[in-house]
Amino acid sequence: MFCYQCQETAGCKGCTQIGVCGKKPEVAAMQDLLIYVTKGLSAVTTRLRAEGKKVAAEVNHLITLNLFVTITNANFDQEAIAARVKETLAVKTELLAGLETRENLPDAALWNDTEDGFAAKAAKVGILATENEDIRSLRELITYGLKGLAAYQKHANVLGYENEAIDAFAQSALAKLLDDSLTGDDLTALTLETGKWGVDGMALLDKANTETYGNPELTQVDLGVRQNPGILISGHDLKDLEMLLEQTQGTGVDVYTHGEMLPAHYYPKFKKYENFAGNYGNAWWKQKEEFEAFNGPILMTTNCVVPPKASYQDRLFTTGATGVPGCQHIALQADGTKDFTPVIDLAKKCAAPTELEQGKIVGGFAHEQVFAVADKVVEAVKSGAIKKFVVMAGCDGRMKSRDYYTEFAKALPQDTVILTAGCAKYKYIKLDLGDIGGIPRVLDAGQCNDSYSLALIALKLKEVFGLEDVNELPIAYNIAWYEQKAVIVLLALLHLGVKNIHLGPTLPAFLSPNVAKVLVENFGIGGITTVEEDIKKMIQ
Ligand code: FSO
Ligand code: SF4
Repeated sequence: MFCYQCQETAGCKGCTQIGVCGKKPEVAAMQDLLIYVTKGLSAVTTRLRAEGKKVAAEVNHLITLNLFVTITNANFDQEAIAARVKETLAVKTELLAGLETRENLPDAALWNDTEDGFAAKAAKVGILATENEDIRSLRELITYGLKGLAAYQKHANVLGYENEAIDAFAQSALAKLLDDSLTGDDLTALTLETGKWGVDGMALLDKANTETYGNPELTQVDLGVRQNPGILISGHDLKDLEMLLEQTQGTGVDVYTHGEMLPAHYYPKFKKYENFAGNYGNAWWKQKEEFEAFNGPILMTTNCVVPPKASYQDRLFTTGATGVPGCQHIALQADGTKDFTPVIDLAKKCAAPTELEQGKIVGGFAHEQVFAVADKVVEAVKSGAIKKFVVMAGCDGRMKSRDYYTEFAKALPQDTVILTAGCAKYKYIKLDLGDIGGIPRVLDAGQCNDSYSLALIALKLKEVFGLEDVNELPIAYNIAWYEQKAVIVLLALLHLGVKNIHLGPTLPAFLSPNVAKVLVENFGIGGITTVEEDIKKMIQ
């Protein structure tokens, strides 16, 4: 196997024996094959569009789900992934029949085999199949951006929001990744174009979320526990949460959020559910201890899943893109709903959660809530009460080096405000960093996809202060990344013209020295050093 798509990749080079995430070589191979056949299918859909034919929404959804399945910590189930390869090949065969010409289609568009041939093919189509290090780097950078974009599209799609132009772009880009005639310059341009569509994808999801569930608002979220048995829901899928809350009404079972589901509490629509109890635990990587202590069932709606301990494996359920062998998967039914009865029935037999902590988290500072207090914010900037904003969005992870972000947050001067989104917030959101004239010093916009809100806030400030360039604002970017959704957020920020982003705790292993050089020279992207030095560099 060879995988270097996430920040925790072995030795900051690549996982070759087994994933640091727990991904086994057979699973890695099946994911490589799934990416390959998805690119092949995308070459066919792109040809169909060029011939003036329509591509069904189901095919677009199949492609986005395939990409989502291969994101870090989403799916460890080899059989489930093989089933997706088969389904993709079947759909492709059908679509190929509708083409006027198959001339010049790449091998991936024409390849087909039974499951017996999957392993042999997978061994030939992995990341290292591209020999030139820079072309490989750009191809993977784009692939990871598209994976992140697919995750966000999937969340918008389940709420009934579609933007076919995004699908058409993503599929044409996937097809281009099979084209050996594209140069490094072509692929660099495609990387930046991916960022443009990343903005559109996040805008679509923002619209879907806020039109369906209302605009996030200032909210205090309980961290303690109640007396009833509970279900812990994790991941990013708000539709799954809504269905679970509906189905648990009157059952005596409470619902707690975990990890990236925390921001669900900020949406007005979810506040009516009395059994929506609070948030339990921290970011994804602490789940082994925390899921054990929860005592009840856990529903993983997206990544990040850590392969479970035997002690709670029978309480872990997956759904959507996630999968773990030996854990029950709640499938989507033909009518678009999910039946969470097995999860609820199990909860009724379980003890209430063991309390981990008490207190509250304050959040809900997505664009509308911040715009509502914009006068106050502008006043604070003008008076000098706020000297600088620091965007500290992104992901958390298990590496000790990420303690840097806690220390950085603590070391920030009192006249700075942290803007955050994503699970990176768990490194400092419980620190009680105080407020500036009633404005909390940590403003949490929501999930990683809500980084879009942070971009809107920056653009709004630029407008209010009458600036030409978003980089003239007193905003520093110190972003923590882990998996591929962070890649699309980064590309989106680059598209919006944001410069001098610091990326840590390490730079992506998939950036070759030459590709990294392009990013440094054109966008001022840099790594992190020590807290002291970085505070000097970014703040003072
Ligand atoms: Fe975190 Fe995991 Fe949201 Fe990621 S839970 S690391 S960037 O999946 O998606 O922030
Ligand atoms: Fe390694 Fe990350 Fe790939 Fe898992 S996702 S195999 S940890 S690079």
